[in-house]
Amino acid sequence: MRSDDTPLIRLEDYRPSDWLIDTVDLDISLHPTKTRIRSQLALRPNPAGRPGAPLVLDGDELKLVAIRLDGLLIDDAAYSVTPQQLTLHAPPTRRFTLMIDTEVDPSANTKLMGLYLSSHVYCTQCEADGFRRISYFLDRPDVMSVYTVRLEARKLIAPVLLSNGNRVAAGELPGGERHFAVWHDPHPKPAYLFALVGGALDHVRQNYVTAEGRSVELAVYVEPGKADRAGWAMDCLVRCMRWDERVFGRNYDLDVFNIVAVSDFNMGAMENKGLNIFNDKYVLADPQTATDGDYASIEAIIAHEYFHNWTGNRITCRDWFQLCLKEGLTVFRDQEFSADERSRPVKRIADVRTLRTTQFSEDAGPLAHPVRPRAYKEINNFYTPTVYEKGAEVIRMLKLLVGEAAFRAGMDLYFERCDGTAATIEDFLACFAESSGQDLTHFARWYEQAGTPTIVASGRYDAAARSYTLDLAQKTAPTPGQPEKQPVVLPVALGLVGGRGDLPLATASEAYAGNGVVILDQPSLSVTFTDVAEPPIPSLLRGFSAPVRLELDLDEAALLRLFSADSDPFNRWQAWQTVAMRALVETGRDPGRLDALAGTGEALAAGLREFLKTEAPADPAFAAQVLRLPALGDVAREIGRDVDPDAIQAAHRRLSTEIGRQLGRDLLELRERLASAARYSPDAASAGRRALRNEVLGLIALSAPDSGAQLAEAQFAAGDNLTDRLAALAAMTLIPGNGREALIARFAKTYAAEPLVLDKWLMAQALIPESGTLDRVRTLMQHPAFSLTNPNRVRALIGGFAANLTQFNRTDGEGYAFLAEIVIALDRTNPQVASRLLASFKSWRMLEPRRKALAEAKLAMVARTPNLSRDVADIAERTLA
Ligand code: B3K
Ligand code: ZN
Repeated sequence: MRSDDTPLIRLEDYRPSDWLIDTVDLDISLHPTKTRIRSQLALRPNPAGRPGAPLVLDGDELKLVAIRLDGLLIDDAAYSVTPQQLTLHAPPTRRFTLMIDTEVDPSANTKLMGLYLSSHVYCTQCEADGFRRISYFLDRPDVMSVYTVRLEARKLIAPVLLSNGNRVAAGELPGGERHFAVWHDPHPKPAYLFALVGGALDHVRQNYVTAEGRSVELAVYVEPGKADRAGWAMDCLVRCMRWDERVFGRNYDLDVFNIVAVSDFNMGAMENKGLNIFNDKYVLADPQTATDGDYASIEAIIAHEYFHNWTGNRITCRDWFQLCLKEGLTVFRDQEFSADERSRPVKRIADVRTLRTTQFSEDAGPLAHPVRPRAYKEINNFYTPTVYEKGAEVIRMLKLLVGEAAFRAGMDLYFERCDGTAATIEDFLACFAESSGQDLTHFARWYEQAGTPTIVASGRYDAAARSYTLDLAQKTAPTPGQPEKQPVVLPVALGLVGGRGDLPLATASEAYAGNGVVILDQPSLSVTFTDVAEPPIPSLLRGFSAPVRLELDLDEAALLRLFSADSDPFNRWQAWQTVAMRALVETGRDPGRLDALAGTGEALAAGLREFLKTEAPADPAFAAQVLRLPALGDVAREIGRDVDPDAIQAAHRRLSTEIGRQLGRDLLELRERLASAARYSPDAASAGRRALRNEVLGLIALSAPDSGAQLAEAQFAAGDNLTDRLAALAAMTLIPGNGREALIARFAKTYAAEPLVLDKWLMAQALIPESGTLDRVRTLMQHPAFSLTNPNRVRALIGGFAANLTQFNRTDGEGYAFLAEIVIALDRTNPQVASRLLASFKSWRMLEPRRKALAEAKLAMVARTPNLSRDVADIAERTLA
């Protein structure tokens, strides 16, 4: 389909459904190629809809087998049907039942939307619009129904049969070869939350009693033989259930909660009511096959999906424009959970890194859109960092603005008032306006306006008046479709740092909200602080209190002072990053200055020496974040135009090398101090030590390749866990030569039976910033570990390559040609994965002219390809616009 022919769906055109479906009874007989679905819908006219309207049900590649109305056959002329739609021209204007039989072929479903087979396991994915690939339905989130599902299958193939809700019946069919299970979910839900699973699976089980006293059977289902890797996920589940009771007063509401891990999945996981389905990458963990990063992601995603039970399922979205209502809020909730379970500052730093790398880059390019988009052609292309991560930042700002108590009261009100409904952002914000007494109309602009605001700040100390005046201004660059920007509400958490720490803040300014927060809600304003005893250094946006860029002219000495003296750990880290970022931006713009980086390296190393001796061993996770320089892509975005990726890469490498060289022995000593003889444990403190140790290894690999290679080889050989072994591999990829190739081969042999570990191996190679990488990636596509039909494999190898700043953006355009070729091939089988890959082109406009022209040509080539999916056509069109 050409995207130009696809209708644009607009928020302003929303109208309630003409029909409602109170109950859905599904009878599904699972078969690999001919699964029969009998659906019985209890329909009634929606009082809020148009009386006498036709009934138009959604379908997608469906085959209608039979249809009956109130049990009777209906006349051919009374309805029309295509694979995309089933229309009853003049349905009864009262309650009636419709019985619809369809047949689908799960084994041919390569889109992984609807009902499909993943390694012999039947499973479903219905968000956003996959249910219509199973049966004709009013497939929209504001049509909520009570489901009863009978599943039937061969016992041998699918001994486990699961659906949403509680199991109410099960048994064998005559003959004993087939069996069935009946599931009933008492909570009305939209079709996108429907799920079923059928297959041979192992599981772990645990009983849980909620704070309200409900006994719940928890289970995590995995591929046979992998149950010993499901323990961590179960542990995370229990902890996040308790946390939600304690922090948000939310209890679970069914007798069972099931999680199923499958190996073919388009995204991370899915919050289907009572039956979360996961990409196995985010469930399976043991020390040999999962890294510390995996343990942390599993914790976050298990929590995220579980938290959706209230923010998403009990209260869902009225329409897909409100996606951030559930996603931004649920990301905020999972971030808070992880912060409470681990180190809050380190979690914040990690989240801001992600925000900048993924969301700021989206906001700075052609795919920029508001947290609540106004129009879309393909909703699956709007599950973006803007909706998720920026959406979470908006909630975080809301909490800062209204305060802790009003935030909790607003959430309580939201749960009480909107429970069982399909709600909007307006419904949500009204709860906080009420709980806080604040007018949130202006704040709501965050949902409408795209682009990352910049705060321009400067300060003046008046010694005679003992006052300090801070001038703050905001601006937001135009984004597609939004040439004019209005000021947004920006909570600026701040401190004034004096010789002995934070100075007291006193001001008569109305913009000062107390608690160290200035509200910048106009184009510009000034705040004067009085009784300031000495010239302070301003520490702005503490804890990253708003998702913005900050321009503040502090010299290197002031920044290094903040690094050592700021009471806000986030801003200590930020000060450090700012020094590094400036040097990288200057050199990235002007490669002639490469040698000048030696000076910056020296200054940074001097600042680090003491820190690494005294503080780093006490808070290694924080120290690891300090040692990690800004990502290449972040430097590119800061440069913003005429970007030369090779110059940025050279600057980055040079700066790391200089820091490593200057610190020399200190690094080796630190590594020794951090070594641990204890058995692997995934807890945050142990993970922090490994993170710092491995960050140090990377610096040694660059600055002293011979000893780096020796250390890496020894670490691989001795490693009792994947974290250290993978870090050894990553360090070796920085050192070209036979040693590297030998370790790559050894890694593959060690983990030959572990597809998820080999994904990391594929990715580590795809990220090598050398001209041979594209050939290497092409060769790896032939490796038995790779498959174009499995999304995890594709994301690891091809997605890894697309994230390789210098090699994707090769000067000969071959990186673009390669990606375009894969996108077109993959679009025929899995449009969602293909369109995600194509979005890697999103920063093409900031490149220098030669690369820009090459990228544009390849994008145009993709856009011209006949029979593109709506997913890919939409991304191509918007990226080029
Ligand atoms: N809600 C799902 C994402 C569905 C994506 C559809 N293309 C997972 C999550 O955000 O929890
Ligand atoms: Zn979510």
